[in-house]
Amino acid sequence: MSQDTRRSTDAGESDGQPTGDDGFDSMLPGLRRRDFMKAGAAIGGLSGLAGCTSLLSDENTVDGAASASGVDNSVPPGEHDEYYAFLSGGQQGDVRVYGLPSMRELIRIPVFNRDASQGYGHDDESQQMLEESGGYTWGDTHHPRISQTDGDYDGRFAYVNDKANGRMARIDLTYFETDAIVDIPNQQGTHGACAQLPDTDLIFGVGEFRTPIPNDGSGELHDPDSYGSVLAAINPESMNVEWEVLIDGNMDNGDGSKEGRYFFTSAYNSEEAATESGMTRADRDNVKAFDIPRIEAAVEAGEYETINEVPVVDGRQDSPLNQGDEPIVHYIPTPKSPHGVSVTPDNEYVIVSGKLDPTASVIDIDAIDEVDDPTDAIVGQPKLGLGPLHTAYDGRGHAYTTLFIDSQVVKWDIEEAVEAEARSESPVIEKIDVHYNPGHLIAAESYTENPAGDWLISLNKLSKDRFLPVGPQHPENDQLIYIGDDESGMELVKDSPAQAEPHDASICHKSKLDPAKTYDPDDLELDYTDEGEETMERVEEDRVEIEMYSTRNHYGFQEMTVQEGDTVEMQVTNIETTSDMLHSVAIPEHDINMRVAPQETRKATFTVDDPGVYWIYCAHFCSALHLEMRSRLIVEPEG
Ligand code: K7E
Ligand code: CUA
Repeated sequence: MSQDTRRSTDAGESDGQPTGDDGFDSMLPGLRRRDFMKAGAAIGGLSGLAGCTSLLSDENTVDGAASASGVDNSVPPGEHDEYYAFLSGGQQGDVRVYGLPSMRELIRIPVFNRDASQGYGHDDESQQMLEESGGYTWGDTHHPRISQTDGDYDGRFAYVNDKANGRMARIDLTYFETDAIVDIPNQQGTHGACAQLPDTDLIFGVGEFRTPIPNDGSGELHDPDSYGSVLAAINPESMNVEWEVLIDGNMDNGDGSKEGRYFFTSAYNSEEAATESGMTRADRDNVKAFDIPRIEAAVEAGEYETINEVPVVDGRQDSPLNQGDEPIVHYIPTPKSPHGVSVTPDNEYVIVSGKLDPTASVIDIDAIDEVDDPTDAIVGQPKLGLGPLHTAYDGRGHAYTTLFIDSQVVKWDIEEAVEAEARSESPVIEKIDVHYNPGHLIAAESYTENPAGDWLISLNKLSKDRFLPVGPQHPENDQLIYIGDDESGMELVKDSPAQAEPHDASICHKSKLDPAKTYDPDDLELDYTDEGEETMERVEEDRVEIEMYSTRNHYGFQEMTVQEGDTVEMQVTNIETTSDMLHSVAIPEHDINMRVAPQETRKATFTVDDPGVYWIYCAHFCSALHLEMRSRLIVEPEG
């Protein structure tokens, strides 16, 4: 197997290698090599037209801060980046935060995982949240989306899905901290995640896996035909599931129209099969356009069944609610197994990528409710290349789509795609190689009404030979591409290794976020314990409550004596007012590292089963006397 599968983009000079590993090409059983050669020829021609062939040459694939044409992503020491990028952490169950354009990782926000550095999953509150949402040790985050007001990022919250366990979480961007998780009833495999725009009135969880509903063993387990999947609408404040819509087939990704009318989902497996071959049998799958006002009217009118305490509206094709000219869900047929779905910034179109078909379908949003044949709402279908997955926007009328199999990003003209014949390659402006096999891509503020149009990240699934080898599992590769210059074209600027596995991301200008420097004690549930207010009290026969403070460089108590078998509730306030002056309460052999940031109060409850002396220490370096910042937990033997 070839290690370097980067393809030549010169006309007719394909190196004859498959464009990806054999496994990826086998995704396209019906696609012949000839089609692939034709695509190669078209690209070569276009590079000539652009008058800048070096763009597509090998020079362009070199990693480095300054690219061939001088685009520079470096941010001098001590200076700040222009953007925050929130990237999915995939199987880590967290969200990664980069500064852009430097691609420096600033922090990882734990969401469905535990994280000792932030004490997440180590104090009572976060532990309880993880426990009540299922008690799993991991999640699979794919789609972090930032809340919007008036079609622009408002910097308040980010929402992210857990594909593994059917959950949705909210991150409070004041503290960069997960503050709510909902375990979505009737949904297994929450994949797509997105807000109702322009004002984030609802968050949608898109159900990918079809199961019996309810999935409690009471229904037909062995007949996949009887399974179903739902779209879940979540209240962004309470995080309660307000309603769900049962659909035919399954769903994959989702995006909301910009004016609040529709929520779109892509779907593979309209066959409702349970095997790979069954799921790819039909030539067509569909995009679903959920008409939110009509669904809400149906809920209002009581036209639902309550399952697991959630009103579930029937949005299947033969539902009474889908007959006549005001269906609650439009099923728009597209070539088989579409994947990424995203609405253009001007809300004119929703673009869905073909995945197993080399096209994207451009759907006219206004036409959806007008046309008799839903296929007529598809007003463009440019042929982009092999394995189109996701599309982002620069706000200048261009779309950028990842080609998973070709290992490229293709830039194309949206209006030109509407003008051109279906399956024409003429809307394609330019392609750039990425390394390798990109999944999502994201451009700065692409999900808002006003994309910034300067930077784009291609989140590649394979890095192969791009970095020092680190064993059989290679890093993924987030590649930074400059898209701000239509004349000289896309420019690859940086390779950035990432731990598996990135999917979607949202990029937000720094001016739209206002993170707190210290906690506001009023935002916290627990009472503040100042110096001199520390208490230690046996509240029950085998229960001790401790409330104390921490500061440089001591805790409120230098020693705490308890009895074997006691349950200890230890609450700690960091009374520092200096930003960045963290302390923690690390308790050896008790699996606790409770971080307390300035003005923060946290509580951990644990039992002490083994008599002995335990040195509680501060695990965050805080001053020259950090090592001396200790306290003894003395556990006396019973009896
Ligand atoms: Cu394409 Cu989960 Cu958005 Cu991954 S999904 S790539
Ligand atoms: Cu406090 Cu280290």
